Amino acid sequence: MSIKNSELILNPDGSVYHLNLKPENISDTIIFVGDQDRVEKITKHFDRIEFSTQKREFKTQTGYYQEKRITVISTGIGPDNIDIVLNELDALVNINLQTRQPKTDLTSLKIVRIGTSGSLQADIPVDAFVISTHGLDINGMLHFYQIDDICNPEVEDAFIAHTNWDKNKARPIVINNSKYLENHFDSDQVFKGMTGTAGGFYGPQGRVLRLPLKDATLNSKLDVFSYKDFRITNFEMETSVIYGLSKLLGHEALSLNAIIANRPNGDFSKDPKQTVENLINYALERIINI
Ligand code: R1P
Repeated sequence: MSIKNSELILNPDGSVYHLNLKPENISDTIIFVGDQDRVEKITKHFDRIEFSTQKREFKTQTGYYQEKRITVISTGIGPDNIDIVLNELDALVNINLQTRQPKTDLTSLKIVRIGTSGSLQADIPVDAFVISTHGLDINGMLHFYQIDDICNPEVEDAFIAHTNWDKNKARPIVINNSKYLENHFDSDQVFKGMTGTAGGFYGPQGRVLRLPLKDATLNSKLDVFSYKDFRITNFEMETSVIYGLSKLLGHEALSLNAIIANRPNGDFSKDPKQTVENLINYALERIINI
């Protein structure tokens, strides 16, 4: 059965609807960033760029870094955008866009996110790097998919009990990273831990400007959550859904976080651009070997 035009939308030139990409435009090694201006901060290090496009917040460049063909894509902000980016990237490699049928011989992408994030732990300072061993999903988008096989109910139940999680909010989900990629990007220069992924920047991450929160104590409960080897190191808005959709679709994913804020200490990096640049260099040195 072929996938209908309304479900897999292609542009008149045959490219996928939001990303404006055709299969030949991407590598199987892909870097995600949030900010579209961060794409060129990575590709300025490339020896050459063979392809560039942009539609809305989704800017893509593909080129070569030391003989390695790499695609860099900006996802914009949040889990909803990751739903679009991962489904459309997967369609590019795992669906025949002419026949509109899933392929039988599937391609596994290697996806590395280079993002910014806030630390939830006093001992993880601004300008540090964090590798997300797990994504802690507190936004709910993944519940629209069949996720039973990718969850960690034991840790989730411990988190739900610890936080007295509101039943009206989506059940939190804990999802593992790609150990294969973690081994390639690990070093004694990085912290590691579980990354909380929120569906918003203010209330969902405990920030109060004018609106009171349903649970004003949630962040302080996240800071001290501890179960076996699990603690929550940092907060951002994409990692758990990148991990979840990648696992469901058969891709490898890893999230690298440049810590630009420390929430418990109230610190913000004096030079966040340099911290991101340092993480880009750290990632590029290692991505050539995956
Ligand atoms: C919020 O300011 C954005 O910054 C962080 C969050 O995850 C969210 O996307 O990451 P990026 O700098 O990669 O966008």
